[in-house]
Amino acid sequence: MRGRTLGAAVALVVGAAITTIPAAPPTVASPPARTAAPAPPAVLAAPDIAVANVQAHLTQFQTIATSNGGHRRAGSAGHTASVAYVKGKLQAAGYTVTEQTCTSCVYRSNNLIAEWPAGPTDQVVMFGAHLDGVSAGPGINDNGSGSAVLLENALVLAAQRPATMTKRVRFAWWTDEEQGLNGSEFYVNSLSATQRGYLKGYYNFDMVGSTNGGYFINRITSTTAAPLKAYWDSLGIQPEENVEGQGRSDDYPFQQAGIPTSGYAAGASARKSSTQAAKWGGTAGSSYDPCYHRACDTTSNVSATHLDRSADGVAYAIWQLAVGSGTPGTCAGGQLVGNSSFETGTTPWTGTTGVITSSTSRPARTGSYKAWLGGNGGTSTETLSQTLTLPAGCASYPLTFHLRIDTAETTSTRVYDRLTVQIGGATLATYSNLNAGSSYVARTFDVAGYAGQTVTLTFTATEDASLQTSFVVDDVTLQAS
Ligand code: DTR
Ligand code: ZN
Ligand code: ZN
Repeated sequence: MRGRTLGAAVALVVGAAITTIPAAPPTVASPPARTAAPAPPAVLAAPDIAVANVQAHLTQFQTIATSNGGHRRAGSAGHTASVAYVKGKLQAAGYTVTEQTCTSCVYRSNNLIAEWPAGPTDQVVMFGAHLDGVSAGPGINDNGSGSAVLLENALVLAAQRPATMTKRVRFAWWTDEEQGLNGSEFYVNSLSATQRGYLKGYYNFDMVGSTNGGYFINRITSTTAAPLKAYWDSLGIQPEENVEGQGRSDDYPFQQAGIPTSGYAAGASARKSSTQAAKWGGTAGSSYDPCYHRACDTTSNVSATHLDRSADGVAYAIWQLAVGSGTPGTCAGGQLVGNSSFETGTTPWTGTTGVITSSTSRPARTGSYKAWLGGNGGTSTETLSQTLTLPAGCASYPLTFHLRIDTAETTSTRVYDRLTVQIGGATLATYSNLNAGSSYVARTFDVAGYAGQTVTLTFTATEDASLQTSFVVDDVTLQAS
């Protein structure tokens, strides 16, 4: 979530309307007024990072700690499981992922490095956070917070698949930070002089959700820090230099190697001054993080506001530094619905088991599989869903599905059984036993209001106690172009 848009907005090109639904969150019936497209933006607007998604990663780290002796210390099962969790998400998103074994670490364990495979290989901006914790507790603020902020940013970058990347973006989740910045030092030492020369900046995120936190930026007046500072300045925060963290986190080995560094932090055991409490809120005289290196560093020990502002600032920096202006309105389009004709198993669809079927009792429109919702003749609810990421900048976003409805209801006036089609929680259309016919009918909706967002498409069939209605769906497509 963010307060307001910084920099240029994405030019919204409105395509030919088919059935128009309002922009999300769509609650009004009339389509929005359309104005001439604004001037081309210099830089594509950064996406808003959903803090709930960042928090969901923190919940996973907490669960991992709880089921592995209460911590995620380097070399422990909790750290290994944390690496596996982050790695799995990144691989699924399309990253080039490497585990690097740190042989000089106190606890032999792995760094995790992920690179988005676009942009010039010789110009890299790097974002890192340590994924290990101390053995005293689950390490959710220190440093699940930085780890989760980077993971969610990495996933959003991948989902958006920007058409142009002006820099390569590389993420790192360091090990053995708590024993002396060992994982990051090992990595820096493993680079050749040429590879180090490719690194245009390293950004560090260690403890970005402190509950009595401040807003600290490493090397705040440097040009490297400028995008991070610009974002917080835009929120009216008055950030300060990260004095407490100097030389104490993974930016230090990069700095020592002559690589420009910056980063965000919300603070550790040092105490908030009265001046800071006056401008940022919180408790003067108390530690920024009262649970620093303690058992109480759980999911309760994170400020959602700090987490959110860091997550959005990272996105702002990534977009400023590495996502090209490209051609305004550049569309990384294509057909977005996976397994659109239901012929290849169920993935990526979810919902009621058995809905996707090759039963010969109802015809498929193409192939032999379709999604048959309803048809039970008894009180029931069945669903079918898929989460879609709509790239920004396309001219049209037609969602089409083919629907065949047959019913045993005899009424011509009363709705007994219905199918609701929703996207992003808003209802696109509703059908019922009254819409029955003998063939498939194409239904098309303009879902341009969701450009640049990840939303779930859901079909829900509800039947009453008797007389079946079958809602059979096939060939669901969303062709962004
Ligand atoms: N690297 C931190 C130590 C730390 C101490 N003060 C700060 C301030 C801001 C960020 C980090 C730190 C640790 O992991 O314990
Ligand atoms: Zn830390
Ligand atoms: Zn620590």
